[in-house]
Amino acid sequence: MSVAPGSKRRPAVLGGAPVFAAPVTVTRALAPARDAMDRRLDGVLADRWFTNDGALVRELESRLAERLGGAYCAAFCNGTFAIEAALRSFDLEGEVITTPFTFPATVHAIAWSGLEPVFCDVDPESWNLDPARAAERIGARSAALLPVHVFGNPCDVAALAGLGRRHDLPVIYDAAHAFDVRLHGRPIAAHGDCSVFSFHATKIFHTGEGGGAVGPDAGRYERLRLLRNFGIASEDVVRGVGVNGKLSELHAALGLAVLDDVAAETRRRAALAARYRERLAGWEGIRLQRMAPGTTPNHFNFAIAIEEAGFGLSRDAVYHALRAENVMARRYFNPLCSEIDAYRGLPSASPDALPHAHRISREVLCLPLFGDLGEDSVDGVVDALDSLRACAPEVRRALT
Ligand code: T4K
Repeated sequence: MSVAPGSKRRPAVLGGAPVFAAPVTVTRALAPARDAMDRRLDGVLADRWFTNDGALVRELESRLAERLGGAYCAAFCNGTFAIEAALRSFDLEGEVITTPFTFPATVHAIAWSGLEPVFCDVDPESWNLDPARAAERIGARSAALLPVHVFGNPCDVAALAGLGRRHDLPVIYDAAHAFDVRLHGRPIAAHGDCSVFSFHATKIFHTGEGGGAVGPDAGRYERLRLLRNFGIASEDVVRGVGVNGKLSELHAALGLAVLDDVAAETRRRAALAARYRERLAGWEGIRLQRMAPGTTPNHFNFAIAIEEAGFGLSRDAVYHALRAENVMARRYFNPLCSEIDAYRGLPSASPDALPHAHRISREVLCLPLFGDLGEDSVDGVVDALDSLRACAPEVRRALT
C-alpha cells in the first residue's frame, strides 16, 4: 500500500526554514576514546618507531585477519593502493572485469596497474556486478574479476566463484564498504581469492587513511609486504618492483583505538537505518537496495533509489532541494566510472551495454547515516523528503 505525503511544512527551496540549522553530512568519522588513543601514541613516542612494520601495524594486521576472516591481513597506506597491490600480487596481464557503479578508485587501480578495465552491467536490485553479464565479457584476454560489494551488500559470491573457477580467473573483491559484513554467518572475506578493504575516515572502521588486503592464502602476505615496501626482502635482497605503500604506526594507533568502538557504532547505525526504513515504508517512487539473503549488514550507509515517475521529483532535484535543508546527501556513484573521461572511450563503456548501471547511478542517493546522528535527525531528513514530495510540482519549478 502506498503512503501519501503527510507534510504541511514548506521546503527550504520554496522559502521555508531549513530543517537543520547547520549542515548534516552523509557520514561522520568515528573518533576513538582519547585514552585508548593516547595509550598507543605514548608507546609510539617512547619507542620512536613510527613506521616500517612496527608493533602496532602488526597487532592491527593480526586482529583484522581474525576479525575479517582471512589467513592474513596486509595493511596499506590506503584502500586504492591495496587494490593495486592485490592485483599485482596475482601477476596479471590483460583485462579485468569490473562494475562501473563504484568509486573511481576501483577502476583507477586497475588502469594504474597496467591492466585494462572491462565494464559489466549490474543487477538492477542488488546494484552489484551481475555474474551473468560478467560471463558474457570473458574472453581470451581476461585476467581477473574485480567485483565490488557496493554499500556493503555482498555480491553473488557463489556465482562469481563458479565463474572464476570455470575460466581460471582470480576473484578479487573490492570490499571497501564491507568491513564486518557477514554472509550466512561467515565473514565476507572468506569469499574470493582476496578482498580489499578501505580504512578511510569515511568508513565504519578507519585509520584516517589506510586499507587492507585480506585473503585465504597465507602465502600471499609476503608478496603483498614486498609490494608495499620497495620489494625489500632483507637488508641485501630486493625482490621485484615495489613502492612505498606502508601504513604508519600513527595510523595503526588510530585504527586500534577505533576498533574497540566499531561494534557499538554498527548497533547505533542499525537502529537509525531501521528508523529510516520504517518511516519510508510504502512511499511511492522510493526503492531500497536488495541485500543478499543471509547478510549481516554493517550499515555503512543508507542508500535510496528515487524513481522520478513515482516520487514526483528526480534524484538530482531531491539532492539540490535537500542541500537547501542542510542535508548533505551524496550521489554515490554518479557519474559512473564508464562515463568519466579516462574510460568513456573503452568499448565496454557503451551506455547501451550498461542500462541498469546508468539507471541506478541517476537514481541513488545516500542519506546521512552515522552513529551519533540521532533519531530526531533521521526524522528531520525524512520530514524534508516528505515535504518535497508533497510540493513536488512547485519544487520542480523552483529548481528550473
Ligand atoms: N573502492 C571503493 C568502492 C570505494 O568507495 C573507495 C573509497 C575505494 C575503493 C578507495 O579507498 P581509499 O583509497 O579511499 O581508502 C570518500 C572517500 O574519500 C573514499 O574513501 C570513499 N571510497 C568514497 C565513497 O567517499 P568523498 O570525496 O565523498 O569524501 P568527503 O571528503 O566528501 O567526505 C564525505 C563525508 O565524510 C564528509 O562530508 C564528512 C565525513 N568525513 C570525511 C572526512 C574526510 C569525516 O567525518 N571525517 C573525515 O576525515 O570520498
